[in-house]
Order: sequence, then structure tokens, then C-alpha cells
Amino acid sequence: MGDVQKAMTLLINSFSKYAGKEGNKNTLSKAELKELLQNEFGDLLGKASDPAALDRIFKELDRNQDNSVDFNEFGKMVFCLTVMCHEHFVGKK
Ligand SMILES: [Ca+2]
Repeated sequence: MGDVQKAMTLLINSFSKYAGKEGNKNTLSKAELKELLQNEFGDLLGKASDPAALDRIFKELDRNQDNSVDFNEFGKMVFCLTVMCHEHFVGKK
């Protein structure tokens, strides 16, 4: 399996792990998102333990405003972060 394929599998598995904790298994509630951010992203997105910051991130991610983050919405966030990291590593030398 290629590295990118491994990364995609990891991404899908991580999403399922947190999305499956309560309610709808295919979407992240705000509480599930908080756990995912804290455990998987550290401080990359700011402090998920800060309720105001968490609210802001959740609103930003929940594009269709159904009060949950589905894999499509989550994927967009990961893609944006990856682009940001890429710019950080490649752009600033
Ligand atoms: Ca949504």
C-alpha cells in the first residue's frame, strides 16, 4: 500500500473512531469533534479546550449547518490544514 493510501485509510479510521462514540456514527457532534481535535491535532487548530475556540472551529467546519460534521466537511478541514502545512514547509525557507 502506498503512503498516501495509508494516510487516507488512517484518516477514515480516525474519523469513524470519534464519530462512532455517540449518536450518528457517520457524523461528529461538537463533543466528538473536541475529542478528535485534542487527541489527533494537539494545538494545531488552537485550543479545543477553549469553548469559544471550539464553537468557532465547529461553525467553520459545519458548512451545511446541520449541527454535525460529516466526513465531507471533515475532509475539507484536513485538506486545508495539509495545504497550510505544505506552505509552511515549502514556502518559508
Ligand atoms: Ca454538517
